[in-house]
Amino acid sequence: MLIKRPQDIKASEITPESTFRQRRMLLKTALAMGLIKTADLSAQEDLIPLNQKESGNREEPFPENGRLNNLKPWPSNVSSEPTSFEDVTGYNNYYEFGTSKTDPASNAHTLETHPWTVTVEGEAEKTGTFALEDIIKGHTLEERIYRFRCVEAWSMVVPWVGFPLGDLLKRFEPTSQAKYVQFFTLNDSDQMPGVRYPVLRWPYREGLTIEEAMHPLTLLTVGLYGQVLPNQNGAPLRLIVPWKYGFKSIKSIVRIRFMDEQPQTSWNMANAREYGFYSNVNPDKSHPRWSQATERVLGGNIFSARVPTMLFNGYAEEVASLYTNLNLMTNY
Ligand SMILES: Nc1nc2c(c(=O)[nH]1)N[C@H]1C(S)=C(S)[C@@H](COP(=O)(O)O)O[C@H]1N2
Ligand SMILES: [Mo]
Repeated sequence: MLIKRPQDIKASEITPESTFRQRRMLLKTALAMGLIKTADLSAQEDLIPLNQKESGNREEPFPENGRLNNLKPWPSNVSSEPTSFEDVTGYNNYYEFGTSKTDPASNAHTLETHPWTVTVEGEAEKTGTFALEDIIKGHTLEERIYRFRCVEAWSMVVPWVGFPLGDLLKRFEPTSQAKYVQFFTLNDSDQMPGVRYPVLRWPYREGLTIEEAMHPLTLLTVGLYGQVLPNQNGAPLRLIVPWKYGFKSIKSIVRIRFMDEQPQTSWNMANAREYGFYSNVNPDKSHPRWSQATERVLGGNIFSARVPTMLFNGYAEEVASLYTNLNLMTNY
């Protein structure tokens, strides 16, 4: 991976944890208070694959003007100031458009996001190829301010817009064999200059356990800062898994596969010693080439404070129960 080694950390650069701790309302509390409800799936139409639809794929682009309105607030936001729109959309990792942090913002305009389809396959009752608009329709979009932590030891805070991935996955009726879910990015060298170079195995692919995929924090994301995702951030549909390193948050998803065995993931295929399947944010488990104990916060076009990294990126209260039987030092 093309990663610069973080500079040595001076003690004076470390912000006390007390000032950094997120004063979020915990998800458990929010759930207990009835502030978070899972979607009323009975109210949603059945998802009909495109080849069974008379109209075919003639949906208008979603949303027509690029603005995402009437967003449901999320009670569990990170309390720190969000990273600026310019930084969130100007400092990216999207290797299909180049390996430098500014390449995606310069190059991703060639990505065609309409029409867009997602193919669902594997261990589920309902499979097929679906229009993006049909997938989003019927879900209430929420704005969720999540901390986002890259494996390269930097982080940012982003107001994402999306809905829980699990609410969508349930509509495909996964079978009892569906123990994992794999995701694939578009792989088109006409639109994506970076896939001509074998820096990773294309298409970019990622995977989650079914429990991780169904967890209410896992956000199927369509926007940020109240507008549709800029191409460089993974338009039109990406994952955000806030307790895992950023590379799990796969962009521009075109295929979802329910599986009974652990799926291959691009970074693990590239270097299994450095990138495990779980990729949970863990300050105690160093990357072989650098520490994960602290992170630099992206801001003002430069990195400002260095702060301690928190287990599961600060979401331990919500997700630690997924891993009670897993050794996090060997399953990284
Ligand atoms: N398809 C695809 N998805 C991807 C990547 C990529 O190169 N290709 N990079 C990952 C990495 S390493 C990170 S840190 C995040 C960056 O997301 P952002 O650019 O929206 O901040 O996207 C992840 N998703
Ligand atoms: Mo990353």
